[in-house]
Amino acid sequence: MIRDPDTLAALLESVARFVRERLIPNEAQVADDDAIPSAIVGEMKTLGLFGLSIPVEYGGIGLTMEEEVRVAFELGRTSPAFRSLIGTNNGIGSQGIVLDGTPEQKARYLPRLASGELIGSFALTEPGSGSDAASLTTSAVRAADGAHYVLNGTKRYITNAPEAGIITVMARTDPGDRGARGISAFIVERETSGLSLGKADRKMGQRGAHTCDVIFENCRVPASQLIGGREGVGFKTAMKVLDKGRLHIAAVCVGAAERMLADALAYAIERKQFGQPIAEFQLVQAMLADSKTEIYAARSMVLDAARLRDDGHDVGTEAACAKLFASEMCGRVADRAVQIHGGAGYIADYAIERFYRDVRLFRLYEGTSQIQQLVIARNMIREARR
Ligand code: COS
Repeated sequence: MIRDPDTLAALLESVARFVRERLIPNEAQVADDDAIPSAIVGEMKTLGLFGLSIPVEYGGIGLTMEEEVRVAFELGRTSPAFRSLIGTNNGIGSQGIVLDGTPEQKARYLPRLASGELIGSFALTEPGSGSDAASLTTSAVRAADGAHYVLNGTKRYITNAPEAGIITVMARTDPGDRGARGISAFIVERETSGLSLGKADRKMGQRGAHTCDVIFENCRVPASQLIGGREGVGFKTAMKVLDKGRLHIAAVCVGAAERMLADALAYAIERKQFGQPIAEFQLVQAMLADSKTEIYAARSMVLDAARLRDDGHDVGTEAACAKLFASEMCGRVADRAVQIHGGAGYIADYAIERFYRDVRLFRLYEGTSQIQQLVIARNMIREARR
């Protein structure tokens, strides 16, 4: 749902210009340094990029889902590390509070998340619980004083945890319920004693975006930090957050695929073999055409699902379909783009070598492709039985 086409067009144009003039020229440096320059982080704050999806009354831009995915198409066109830094504040690191937080929790945290003063992170995955998220074992035991919960356990691969000021943590408040209903969600401030971070993970790609373990050892969290003030609904909060996050990631996949295809097309037009540009060869043309078609399909899916969500529909199935198709499509486009580049595609001087590694993550995080398939099929079966 686009509310004001002119304002949105201006925002999209300023994001596109920022990507073109500031982010793309710095991509290689960010990968080399494994860090985003503070000047660029400052410009991201000024543009309002940390608060795209946070409601206006809390200092954000309050974009609708359709507006947000259109911005994500633009951000996808550069190194995913940049998007990752603002990604959690707009997605998994803030939406638990936006969707289910108490008015006090919203007032306390959302304005600082929207401005980028605070980085938000989301801790669901554990060493023994990834796809089977409901089996998590991090415990949150209500202390005798009633005013605190005591958290123990380890969370793994937590995006932006090294930068985070607050972390939405899913923990088991009911040890008698080993499934989803025993889980509650907490907002844990970084400085809480008993919370520590593991060493930064060394990843295949997306250098400049950071993940690490988050460890809780008798970490005393005030009871007021329980999201929504209710125990036992934390898993549902996490699933709702992921439904939205999956649509956002699908949109980023579209942008990344567009960028990789643009690079491959430019290379195919410039590179000559057998006396002519390789773009003239039909086997190369087939790769270009298949990529264009699949990107168009993914873009259309993402926009359709976003509009449905804006219209108030439950888009659990559609978000999973979009994430599944767009991330797999992105992988195929990355592979073809390397192929079109030939030997050059394997050399780090070309952005495609980095993108090929960076986009591999899209098929894994916020639910693997297999989890999306499972969600889609289960929803179909449930619907049919109704
Ligand atoms: N929105 C709201 N509620 C949801 C929901 C959604 N999208 N999906 C599930 N729920 C609810 C269910 O309705 C159920 O509630 P009730 O017990 O009241 O009926 C509860 O949550 C448990 O759901 P379910 O039985 O489907 O849970 P399962 O353990 O069988 O598995 C999957 C659910 C596999 C889909 C879930 O664990 C998952 O998404 N795993 C992947 C996790 C992931 O994406 N990790 C990435 C890390 S974050 S970067």
